[in-house]
Amino acid sequence: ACGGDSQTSGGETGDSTTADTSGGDAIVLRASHSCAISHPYQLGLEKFAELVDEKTNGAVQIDIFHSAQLGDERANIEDLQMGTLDIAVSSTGPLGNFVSDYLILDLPFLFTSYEHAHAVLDGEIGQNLMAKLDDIGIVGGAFWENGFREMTNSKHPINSVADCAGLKIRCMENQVHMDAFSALGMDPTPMAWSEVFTALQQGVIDGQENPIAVIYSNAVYEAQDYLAITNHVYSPSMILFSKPVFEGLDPAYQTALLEAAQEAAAYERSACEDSEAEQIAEMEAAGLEVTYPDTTEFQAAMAPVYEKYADQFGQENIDAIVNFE
Ligand code: EAX
Repeated sequence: ACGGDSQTSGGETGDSTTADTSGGDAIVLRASHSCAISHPYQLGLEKFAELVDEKTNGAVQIDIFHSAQLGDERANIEDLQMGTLDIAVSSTGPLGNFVSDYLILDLPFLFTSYEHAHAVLDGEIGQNLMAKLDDIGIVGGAFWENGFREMTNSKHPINSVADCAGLKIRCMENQVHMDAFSALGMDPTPMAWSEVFTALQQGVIDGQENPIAVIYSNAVYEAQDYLAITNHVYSPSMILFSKPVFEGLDPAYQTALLEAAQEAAAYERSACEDSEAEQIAEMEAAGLEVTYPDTTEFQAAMAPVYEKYADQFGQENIDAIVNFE
């Protein structure tokens, strides 16, 4: 058993247990994510848990742990590999440290819309990336969504690249993001998500960047004064399974997990996208100053980042995503 308040699929709270199959009890799988209990990752996992419960006639239950109670995204990925964690929902940001092919997804301004991102990730390009997780001890369930990332800070409004100069911005543990923010003249600091709110409050960093759903559900706006709608990166997320745990399950349960992961994707993606406008309005009413910079010069400033990574990713692979029909 393990501490932490989990929300099981039935909604009741209970201690988590690892996959316990003794005495014919239900198999309980623990699922971790780093966002707040109101964030779409939680909502998506609750939908996933309901579907798994239905598909296995109650034989498999999911205990959900929010707010990085079971560790941050990078630590969760390591625990999945070792089999000490069963399931995690994570942005793909940290995945590039394990499978470098994922870093192509982090190129700034690569995706131009939610539809474009979904078409690429749910098609051959995304499926090829998903298959690569097998080599690192992980089974990819499905691409879910984190969203288009926006910038917040406590210094001044961002209306131009010049306004970015010198801002100490927290970023994910992701080399492409660090290069992108440096290209804007920012001073990027990689940091696990659960440490960010305190770092903002203490002024250790001036800002951070995340999709609206993260900024809203983690009340980041309470520690920041300015929000710039830059959409500078589309951030996928994924629901991931520990390969050792997954392979130990009855094949019928394996199928149930994979089907539920795919079926919950549309629900989780909508939860990210459908509330953005009202969440921005609510945060603005709470005092956050919102700007909508023309990102043409931001995109132009990214040329050196694309040049740096063209060889590593292959220009044809970058073009295949940019020109995806
Ligand atoms: O996955 O670390 C991050 O900024 C992620 O976007 C966040 O944890 C949601």
